[in-house]
Amino acid sequence: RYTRTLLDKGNGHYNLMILCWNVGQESPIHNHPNSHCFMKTLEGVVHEELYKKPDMTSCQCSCGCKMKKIDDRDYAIDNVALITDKDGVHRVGNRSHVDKAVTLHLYSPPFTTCHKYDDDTSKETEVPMGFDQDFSGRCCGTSCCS
Ligand code: CSS
Ligand code: FE2
Repeated sequence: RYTRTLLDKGNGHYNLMILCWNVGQESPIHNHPNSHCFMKTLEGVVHEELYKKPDMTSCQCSCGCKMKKIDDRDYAIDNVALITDKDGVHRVGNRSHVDKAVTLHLYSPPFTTCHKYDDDTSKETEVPMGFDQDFSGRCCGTSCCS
């Protein structure tokens, strides 16, 4: 699984974090509940698949309906992506077989759980968003930079 490292909690207004993607690693299709997600590629190339947010009322099949892909794009170094739940839900990953990828993420406001969506049924599951490392307490005001 890709790793999540928290850098800063923005006084409760945002979360700034670094995500590291080994070759072939990708997220499940997920949302960003009531939040703005900015993602900037720092290393490598990340691939994003954008899907329509599922509307269970329009799905006629009792076993669920397949997720509908809207768009597909690559983000090279310094490219910035923005997504909110109004735009849809997405899967992000590193499709390279050779190079790792690193992305910087700003979520405002911060959130601690999101929903993941099953590709085939669109069934959603709430998942906690944990951190592999947390550096947010290490830097206070100017003291660590002087
Ligand atoms: N939202 C995912 C990464 S893709 S934007 C996460 O925070 O783990
Ligand atoms: Fe995301």
